[in-house]
Amino acid sequence: MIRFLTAGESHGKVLVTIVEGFPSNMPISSDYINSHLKRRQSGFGRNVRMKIESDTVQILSGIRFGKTIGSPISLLIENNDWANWRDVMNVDQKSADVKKITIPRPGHADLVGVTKYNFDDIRNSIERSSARETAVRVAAGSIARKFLEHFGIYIGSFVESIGGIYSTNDYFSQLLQNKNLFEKSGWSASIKADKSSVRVLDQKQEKKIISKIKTVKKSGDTLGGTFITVATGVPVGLGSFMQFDRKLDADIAFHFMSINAVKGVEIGSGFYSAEQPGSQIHDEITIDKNNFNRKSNNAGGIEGGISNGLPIIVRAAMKPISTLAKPLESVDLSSMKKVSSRYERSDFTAVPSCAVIAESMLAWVVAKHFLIKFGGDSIEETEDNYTSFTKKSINRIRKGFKK
Ligand code: EPS
Repeated sequence: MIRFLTAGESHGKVLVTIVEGFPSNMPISSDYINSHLKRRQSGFGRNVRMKIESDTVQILSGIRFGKTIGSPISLLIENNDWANWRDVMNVDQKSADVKKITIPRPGHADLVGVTKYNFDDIRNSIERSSARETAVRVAAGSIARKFLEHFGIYIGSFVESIGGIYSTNDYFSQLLQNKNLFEKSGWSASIKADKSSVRVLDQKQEKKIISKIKTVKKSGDTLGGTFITVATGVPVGLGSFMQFDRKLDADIAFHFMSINAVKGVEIGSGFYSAEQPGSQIHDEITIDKNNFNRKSNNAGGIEGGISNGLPIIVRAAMKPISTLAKPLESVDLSSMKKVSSRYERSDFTAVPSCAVIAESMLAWVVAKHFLIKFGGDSIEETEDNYTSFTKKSINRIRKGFKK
């Protein structure tokens, strides 16, 4: 079983994670992790913070000569901005000139955080609830992604809409029709999307989105959006219907909902399927040379909480960033009077980054269920178990039931 924890405040000295449970002898490099950290930082609509930071991982343990050794992998990312926040984020003592934050931003964790933890300064809520934490989650997810690539499993994403602007080309529906949209590799979706500053696949849509982001920037507003994450090459049999908390789709939904500002997740045709008769939704089963396939992929690659070998398709919605330059109504906790909300530097939209974070979360969940099924203390042992299942066990059902 793999697991990871993260620590670190948005403007603290560092972000750290400890990743545990991956088999030994698996190649991994800082460069590989950094390439994904860089992807998370990009996207039109981010604020100056992304210019201050150049997220780079330091591998502190668990890797020797470029390979895992089975011990806990600890990863560290420095916050460059910490240099400007030393007094505000001082671990030991408070300087007289550090002011308390007393006005909660609607939609953010500010008010619930102070209420729950009995803080008398909203800064304590802001720091850990910030999406800055996702940098180190991408680092942890990159280990999972590298592991999956060893088994031909590739993960990618693209932005479907920002501020309600969609492409005239419905890529999502094409994926659900089981069309070979990304040449059978989820990663090729990202290769295409990464060429766009808002990670969309359609240039006309990109222009409209950029112009809308510019408009909301001027008016002090923010935008949310939807994005699609895909995993290809996932073998049949990850997850289980034997217990509710072993279902692959349930675990994916949990991990996606844990990403800051994500408010909705659907697997395959999700909400749309609720409006259609069963005959239009269920993916008919076909057979070709004793290999099963489906005519469509409305199930998003998961049936009964178990992967069915088709691409896993997850669509998610991110709400607009809750820090607005144009203030909403709030209450000042020092006077308990109605006031305009305060502004704290923030992004205008972060949907492109959110999709990259989602890739890491999907990689994590797929790797977790892969290792639950195939186990192994070394990558060689995992390979043996995987090959035995995909080459031998699966063939039993391909021969059909005994007469
Ligand atoms: C983020 C860093 C943050 C924000 C963003 C995510 O930097 P700062 O707060 O210093 O501007 O840009 O966080 C939020 C949008 C949020 O609401 O917390 C990052 O590294 O991704």
